[in-house]
Amino acid sequence: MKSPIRVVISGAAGQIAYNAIFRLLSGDVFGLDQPIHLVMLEVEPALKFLSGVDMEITDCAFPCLAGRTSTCDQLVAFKDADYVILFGAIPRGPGMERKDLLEKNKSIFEAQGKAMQEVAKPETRVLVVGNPANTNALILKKYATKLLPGHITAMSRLDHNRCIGQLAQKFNVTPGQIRNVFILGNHSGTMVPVLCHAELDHKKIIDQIDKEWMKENMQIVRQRGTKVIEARGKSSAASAAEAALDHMHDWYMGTPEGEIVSCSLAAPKDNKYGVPEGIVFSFPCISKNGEWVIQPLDVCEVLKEEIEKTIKDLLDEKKLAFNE
Ligand code: NAX
Repeated sequence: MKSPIRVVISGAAGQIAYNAIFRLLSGDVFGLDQPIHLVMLEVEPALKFLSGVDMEITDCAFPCLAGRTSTCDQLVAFKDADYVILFGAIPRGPGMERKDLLEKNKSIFEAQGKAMQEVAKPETRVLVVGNPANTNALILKKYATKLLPGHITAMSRLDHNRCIGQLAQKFNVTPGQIRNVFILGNHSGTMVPVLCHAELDHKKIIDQIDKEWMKENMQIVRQRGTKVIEARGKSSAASAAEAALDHMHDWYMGTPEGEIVSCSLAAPKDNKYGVPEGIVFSFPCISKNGEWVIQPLDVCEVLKEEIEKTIKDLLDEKKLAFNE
């Protein structure tokens, strides 16, 4: 057995966490030989609900559960953390403007960034899921400067998986036969699903996808969250949990040879996609030895304008978040 790793989940009493925690502890993500100390972070009023989750964890008798902590103290939660998944955020309420949402979440991610700066390790690996995820990650990065810049990521894997799901349906194959789609930009209505490198059974399929379908797919992937809410009365939880765990699995285990996935992280200087340095943007990536590596891939000419729009969207969010 390896030594235990500390995995922190914020918003641990929320609906995505409820769909993530049990698979995480089953050994699916970090492997059956990797003991986990699970740290569940919540706001004080939710600790009662969290105690119910805690009882269920005991009742599962997970073989690799090395210990657990429930807390509303961020300094306790992030101390010596290895992996952190930040689901906890204020959802957009009725009548709330995007600006209000950003302001509310700014205080959460500012406080969490400061707490990480105090007690986390530079190597701590963070995935931000709470929306607006990309800009929340940017805020966190501003305050948690001790963390390695490539270790603060935001989730675009759900959009990536949604895109694969659509292609699998179109070609009437299993999603496992499709790979190398990716998402560029923000996790918002401006995201850009890119199909130019998509493969079915390791062969490119772009020649079999017409422009109309590509446009339709773009709208479906962009609007999927809203459609799920309309149908279910609640936002995507199971698929969001799966995506977050896929992200952590690949970060820890590495991506299979030749496979590209989507990951949002701070844009490096002079990147292939013309993204201003520092903004947290979804890129095509591989994961190797615990690090995400952006892949410089050509993108179909017709998407250039859409990429400009999603860059602008993120720059506008940044202005709002930092009152620039
Ligand atoms: P829930 O409202 O069910 O759960 C959120 C939990 O976070 C609550 O239990 C709340 O008490 C807790 N919380 C609030 N502030 C906190 C803080 N400062 N510290 C710790 N915990 C805190 O929401 P859920 O459906 O689980 O969604 C969580 C977040 O994921 C939302 O912001 C949502 O918008 C976002 N999503 C992001 C997605 C993505 O692809 N990036 C997709 C799915 C999801 O909509």
